[in-house]
Amino acid sequence: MKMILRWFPFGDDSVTLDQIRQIPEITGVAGCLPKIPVGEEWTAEDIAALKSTVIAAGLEMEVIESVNIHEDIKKGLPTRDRYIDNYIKTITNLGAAGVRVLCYNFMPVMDWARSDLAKPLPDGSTAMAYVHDEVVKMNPDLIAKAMAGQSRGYSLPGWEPERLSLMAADIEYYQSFTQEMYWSNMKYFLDAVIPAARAANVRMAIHPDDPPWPLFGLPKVITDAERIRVFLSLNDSPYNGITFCTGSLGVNGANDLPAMLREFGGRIHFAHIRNVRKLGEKDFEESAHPTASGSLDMFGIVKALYESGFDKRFTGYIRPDHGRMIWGERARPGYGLYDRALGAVYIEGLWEAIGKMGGHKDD
Ligand SMILES: [Mn+2]
Repeated sequence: MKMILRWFPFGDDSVTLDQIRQIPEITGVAGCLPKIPVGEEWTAEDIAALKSTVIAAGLEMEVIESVNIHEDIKKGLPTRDRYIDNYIKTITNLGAAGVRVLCYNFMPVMDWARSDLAKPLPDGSTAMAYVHDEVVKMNPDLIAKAMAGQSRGYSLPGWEPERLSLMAADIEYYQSFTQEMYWSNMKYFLDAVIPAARAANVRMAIHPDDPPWPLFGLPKVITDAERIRVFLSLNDSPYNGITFCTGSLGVNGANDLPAMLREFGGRIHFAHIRNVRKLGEKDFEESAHPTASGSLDMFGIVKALYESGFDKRFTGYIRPDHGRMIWGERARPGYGLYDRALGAVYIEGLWEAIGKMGGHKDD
């Protein structure tokens, strides 16, 4: 298992690589290049500049999160081929630079959504929260403005300005879409890029929708076991896999996360481990990582991940996911240092205990 942390380069993160290096047993970061416009190639030079910064701090960069998918690919427009060609070049360049996992998502128009990026909790910390009625009352433009207003000046991944201006028109566009059309566009993308991913030895790992239910009449993709089955069957290669995000999938009470981990084990290339406190059927706040802090059984989840052979078949990249803001930290929402560091060490503790209690049945 390798514990890593998400990190944003070039001054767009309050957390430094030197700080990340001091979190016990951290080996690397999930890197990104958010300044490259969606749809353009990440050149070898761009990637080398990022990697050399990470390596100089004594960390690895074997995971990238994310290379965003151009909307024309999701819409299936004739212009998609140019963007798919660029995506293939990016995968090839990343593989040559030693990147082994590429986390991405295929959510239409919007990435993740929250109604509050800094909800005060009783202990004086703040956390990101989602109240469904509040979100559906707003139009996406208002959500974007509300989120930008709470982002403390940091860019919000998935809410890039060039995306926002087209949002209303894009949402309108998808109203006539069937889910089958969306799967078909996804298959077209996968069939084009997965052979390149295999050749470059880069495992593709799609991130679940966050939240995992329909918003504004948009198609949904990765929300539950049934849809993950469909997704994996679109292209059967082991290089077509998933990022298992417990927080995203876990707010859907019908999702049995340990059962899903056991079923999809061989196709899970990256794990985002975080807890959530469910406040209603579609309402939640992002709690601290321990089981007692939220609604998910983190021991059961990590145990199922461990027993699925997560780090036996392949490296087993894990990162803690969003954290609260604690100890007065002012950072990018969800991506402060302190609470994520606590999360990393908590997960490492579970991992060690599960291993020493018996671990793999074939050990
Ligand atoms: Mn996640």
